[in-house]
Parts: sequence; structure tokens; C-alpha cells
Amino acid sequence: MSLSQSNSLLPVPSGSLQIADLPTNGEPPLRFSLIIPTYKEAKNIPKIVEQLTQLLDPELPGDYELIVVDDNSPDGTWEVAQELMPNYPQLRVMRRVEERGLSTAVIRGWQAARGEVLGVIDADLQHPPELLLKLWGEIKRGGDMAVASRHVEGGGVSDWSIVRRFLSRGAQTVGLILLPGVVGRVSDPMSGYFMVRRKCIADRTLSPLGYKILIEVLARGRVPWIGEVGYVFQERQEGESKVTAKQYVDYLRHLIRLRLSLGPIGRLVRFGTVGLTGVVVDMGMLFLLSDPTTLGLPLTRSKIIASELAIINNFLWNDVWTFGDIARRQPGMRQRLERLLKFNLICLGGLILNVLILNLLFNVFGINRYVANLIAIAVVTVWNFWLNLKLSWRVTDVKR
Ligand SMILES: Nc1nc2c(ncn2[C@@H]2O[C@H](COP(=O)(O)OP(=O)(O)OP(=O)(O)O)[C@@H](O)[C@H]2O)c(=O)[nH]1
Ligand SMILES: [Mg+2]
Repeated sequence: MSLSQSNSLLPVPSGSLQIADLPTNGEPPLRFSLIIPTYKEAKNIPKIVEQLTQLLDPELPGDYELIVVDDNSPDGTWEVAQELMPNYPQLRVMRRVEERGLSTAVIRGWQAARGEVLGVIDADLQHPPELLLKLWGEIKRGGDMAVASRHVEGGGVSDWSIVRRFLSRGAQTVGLILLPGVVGRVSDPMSGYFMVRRKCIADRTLSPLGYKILIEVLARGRVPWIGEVGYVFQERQEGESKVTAKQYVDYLRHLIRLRLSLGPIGRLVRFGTVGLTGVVVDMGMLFLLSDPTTLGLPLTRSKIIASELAIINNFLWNDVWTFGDIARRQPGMRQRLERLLKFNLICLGGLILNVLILNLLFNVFGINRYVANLIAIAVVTVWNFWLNLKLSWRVTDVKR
């Protein structure tokens, strides 16, 4: 079967970095799509395409594709790859002009891919192509992901300086501290050579930063079964490294972003932020409704309306942001109203608790009223958060 009828370039997907359940272009699916991200790899691309084709043709005849995703390299890598297309029917080429960066290049490639299994390999031959069949073997054994690792048997780095080894291990340690449940799942979380089943990451919005796409996939995907295969990271023969200090900074930012967006701590921070917007809405509405210079309505009536509007404001933000991942799985109007009602009731319960704690701290323990109020607000925020997580948004989670 021939994939590329002509040597036209693949259109670049746009919008959010989400991978569809099935290829969206209506073409029949393939077993495997391998992305080769490139920036200034003109000299390497013919060699790697040749080697990969020789390996994959016997294993998956006509049932795989190689997708070069090039960021408009000044050395014309995309053009070199495009010229190879007539000789390699499984080769496709994407040239990105608007976007840049390794991780997004890989995801844009996966978005255009037709494979049931999605992979990535560097173009510079530092990732030995022959290892691909061993990785594929792990998938055939039932793996959801197969990772090439420098830190299992048979693995290593060829000629790395002590400084680079130290930086690499240091980065891994920082990752283990910040995201143990993600970074600790594989021996080489920095690996850029791996494959994963499409279904493990389909419909998850990815938002990577920098180079470490594997960490993003592990963090946001559902990957129960991971196989690891040892390999020795080769020295570059042609072209030059794009790694600079910026990649280390991006890596740290990426870890922090994941830490804040995953698990209860991230949600709690978002919940608290939404709570602050609620205070602004409440205050603003109280002013508009009750101030003598505006509508001048009675205080209690104004406060009830202002609070209710703040609750609705908070609900909407929490539904799209704090608990957005859960809410998106149950988008129906009825379920949303159900969540709103529960949220409302829990907030009312929180208000009563707030008054009780304030009274207790102020009247019984003699704590300054504003300090007491701050403590009460903090306790109630955590209380509201847990109850809403367990009652308002949890129901939908269980139905998955
Ligand atoms: N599309 C795209 N590819 C990139 C970009 N940066 C790097 N790449 C490719 O990603 C792969 C890995 O980049 P390298 O610079 O070799 O990084 P590395 O292998 O971790 O580091 P070295 O050992 O120093 O080479 C190579 O195939 C690069 O051409 C980018 O911004 N866009
Ligand atoms: Mg490299």
C-alpha cells in the first residue's frame, strides 16, 4: 500500500494539543506512526529514513508511517525529506512555520498520524534505530507504552562529560521530588525515544513545555503497562545539539505546571483562585445593589443576591477550570444543573460553618476578629473544596 501519492506536505494541525481517538482525516488507520522531529538535521534525515524503512518494512509492511515534523529549518531539512518521499512511500513530511519547539512538534505529528501506536525518535541517530523492533516487541507483548532507557540493563551514555551526567541525574531527582508518581514510573523519564498506544492519550489535552514529552504523556495519559528496553545513547555524527540552558529552565517550569495542574494540590490552588474572583463579584454586586449612591436596596436582600451571583460565578469557573477534566466527561445540561445545585448547597453549608468558626474563635478564644475571619475562610475553603470534589464533581467521575 502506498501512502504518499505525491510529495505534498502534510497540513499542520492547529488548535489545542489533543489527539483524537481515531485518525480524523477519514483515511484507514495504520498500526504504527513514528514521528521524527527535526531542526537543522538535513545531513541526518536521509540516513535515518533509510534505516527506519529497512527495519519497519519487513515487520509492518505497508502498515506504518514515518512523519518528519520540521520547524522550517534554515538548512532546508523539510525539503530534503520531501525529496525523499517518492522513494519512501511510508514517509510523510510536515513543515511548521508558525509554531516551534520539540514537544509541540511531536504532538502536531501525532495529531496528523494514522497509527494505533504513536512513537517518537530523534533524527540525529543518537537513538539507535535498531532498538525500535525491541520497543515494538514490548507493545506486541501487550504494553501500553515502550520506553528506550539508558538506565536499565544494556543502557548507558557513550561519551558524556561528568557535568552532563550530573545535570541529567539532577534533573531526574528534581522531577522525582516534585512529581514522584509520574517521574518515578520509568527508569529514564528524560527519554525522547518511546512509543505509546493512541488510546492512552486520546482526548487528553497535552500542554508540554520544552523537551520532555515523555513526562507530559505519563502525567496526563492513562498508561497502565510500561515496558522498558535498555540502549546506549550514541554520539552525534552530524549537525549540532539544540540543547541550551533554556531547556533546563523549561523543564523546571514544566514540572511546576504539572504539579499545579495534577492531583488535589493543583485543584485546591485553582479552587482558591476561583474563590477570590467570587469575593470580587460579591463585593461589586453588594456595592451596585445596596450602596446609597447606586440602587440603595436593603442590605440583606442585596447580600443574598450578591452571594448567589458569586456562587454561580465560582461554579462556572470551577466547572470549566478547577474540575474541568471531570466535567467534560459529563457535559449534559442536566448533570451540570445537578452539579450547580450541589455546589450551591455545599456553599450554604460552608457559610454556616464560617459563622460558627468565626464566633468560636472570636467569642470563646478571644482572637482578633479579622484574624479569626481569615482562619474561618481558610478552613471553609478547604472544607468546600473537599465536599465539592467528593460530592459535586465526583459523581460524574464514577460514571466514566
Ligand atoms: N521540530 C523540532 N525539532 C527539534 C527542535 N529542537 C530539537 N529538535 C529535534 O529533536 C531531536 C533532539 O534534539 P537534540 O538537539 O539532538 O537534543 P538531545 O539529543 O537531547 O541532545 P544532544 O545529545 O545534545 O544532541 C533532534 O531530532 C532535533 O532535530 C525544535 O524546536 N523543533
Ligand atoms: Mg541529539
